[in-house]
Amino acid sequence: MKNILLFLTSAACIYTTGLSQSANLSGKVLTLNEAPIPDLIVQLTDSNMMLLSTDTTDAQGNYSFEELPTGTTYHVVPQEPPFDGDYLNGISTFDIVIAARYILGIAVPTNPYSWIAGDVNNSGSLSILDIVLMRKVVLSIETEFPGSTLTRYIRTNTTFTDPDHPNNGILYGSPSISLEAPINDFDFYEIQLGNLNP
Ligand SMILES: [Ca+2]
Ligand SMILES: [Ca+2]
Repeated sequence: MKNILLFLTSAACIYTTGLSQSANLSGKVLTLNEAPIPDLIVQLTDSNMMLLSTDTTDAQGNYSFEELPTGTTYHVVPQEPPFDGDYLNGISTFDIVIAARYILGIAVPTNPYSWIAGDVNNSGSLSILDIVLMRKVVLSIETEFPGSTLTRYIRTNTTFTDPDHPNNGILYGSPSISLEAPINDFDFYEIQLGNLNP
């Protein structure tokens, strides 16, 4: 009888612990103007970037991964949508003027993400090289930024240690999360490279 009780107690323990060992991880993807981005593929990977699951954002920009084992590190990786020529319409001579004003110190970005949008060559800083590449796109000499994507996904709660030069200390890679409890605000901004006034 004692053995049976012991067995039942440990079985109950395993069951209870089992229940607390999974959690949901969700969030949304927004434009810099806080508009939802629907139909965007979002991948979930493990710490070695092995694909675990995929979801697509709904009309409100929400994605969700459910019942994930806790105590594990995950990466959430929004996927750049298929090439859309319309996207390049957001890049104009005016964006080049804004970037030049930032570089010359005539203006400071009102939104630090705007500075990040100007780093079209993925170098971690905004420079004349970025302006050269933006100019090629505006003149239709190029339809992409060599060595870079057209969009970049940055956490909405990113802390900028140097807001006047927000590239400093920002990693463009896929943010990781050590999941211990449910998280429902793992949100991202979609930054369109070259579009400094979205
Ligand atoms: Ca750059
Ligand atoms: Ca623009």
